[in-house]
Amino acid sequence: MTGYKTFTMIKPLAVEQGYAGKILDRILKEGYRVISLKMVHLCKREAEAFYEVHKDRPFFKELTSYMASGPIVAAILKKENAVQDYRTLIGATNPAEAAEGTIRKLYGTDLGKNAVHGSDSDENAEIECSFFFSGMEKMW
Ligand code: 3AN
Repeated sequence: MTGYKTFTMIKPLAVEQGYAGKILDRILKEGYRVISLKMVHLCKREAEAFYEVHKDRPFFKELTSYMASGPIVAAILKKENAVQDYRTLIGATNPAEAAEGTIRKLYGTDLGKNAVHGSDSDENAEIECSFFFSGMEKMW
């Protein structure tokens, strides 16, 4: 079933600053169900594999080093129109440009340390959910 699922990660600085609980609470209050959840510390190679689509971008090294710098919280979220609605909830990539009240505006620091990741399409949501969770970890 497409359109009902998205993937999110709470990034290392937001986890370190203690925002994971607040962010998950906000997600639940916005009507998502958390159907898979785990905290993991990615190694550099895993971060590079996750962000492989960005491997030619100038910020690839910085981004993957940061994502491997501490634990992240990964989750699969379920709701109608999940991908698009979650992109609206998290706000623009750059927290400085994100709308008031969005997760990146509230908890993000800069372009890289922008508190959370959210899938940008149903197809990428599938790929990203399967990168982090095996079939037996998906609770639907
Ligand atoms: P989004 O996460 O909003 O889809 P993208 O696809 O432009 O944004 O960026 C992919 C990832 O790369 C994001 N996690 C973002 O934090 C990071 N990123 C984008 N631009 C920069 C930059 N100039 N410096 C460091 N990291 C960046």
